[in-house]
Amino acid sequence: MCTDFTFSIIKPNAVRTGKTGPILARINEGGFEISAMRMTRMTNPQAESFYSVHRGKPFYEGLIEFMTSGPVVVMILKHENAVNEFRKLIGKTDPEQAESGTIRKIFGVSVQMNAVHGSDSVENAEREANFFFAGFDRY
Ligand code: 3AN
Repeated sequence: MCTDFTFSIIKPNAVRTGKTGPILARINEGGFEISAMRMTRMTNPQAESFYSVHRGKPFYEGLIEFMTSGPVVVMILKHENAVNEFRKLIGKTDPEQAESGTIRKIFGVSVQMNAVHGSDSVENAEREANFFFAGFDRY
């Protein structure tokens, strides 16, 4: 199984505004290989489970509402040191603080609508990839 992978979501506002193609182009240009990808709409229970670590935080309810508001694109990305390299490519959580040229700087509109998700650790990449792609080690 390839361990150098991460998991990403193109969030509803970015999909809704036609940014899926431009974001995928940047991911490819960043040297990532897309090894699994599909469009889906998260249900409430799915979003609550996916973001369970944030339960109780002030932004939690809004986050669930937002992430279930429309289709998202979920994917597994391969690259050497994928988790860290992808976090560099997307930039800081707050698009205003993200470095220029990063995906969140270019496509993000707020902390909540920051265009993309990227796993923050190898353990979470595995958990999150399995969440959407059961048996993902086949990819
Ligand atoms: P990251 O996605 O950079 O790992 P996390 O894990 O802290 O950031 O937060 C998960 C998601 O929750 C973020 N992508 C963002 O959409 C939302 N979020 C985090 N902090 C806030 C906040 N202060 N206000 C609104 N939404 C937030």
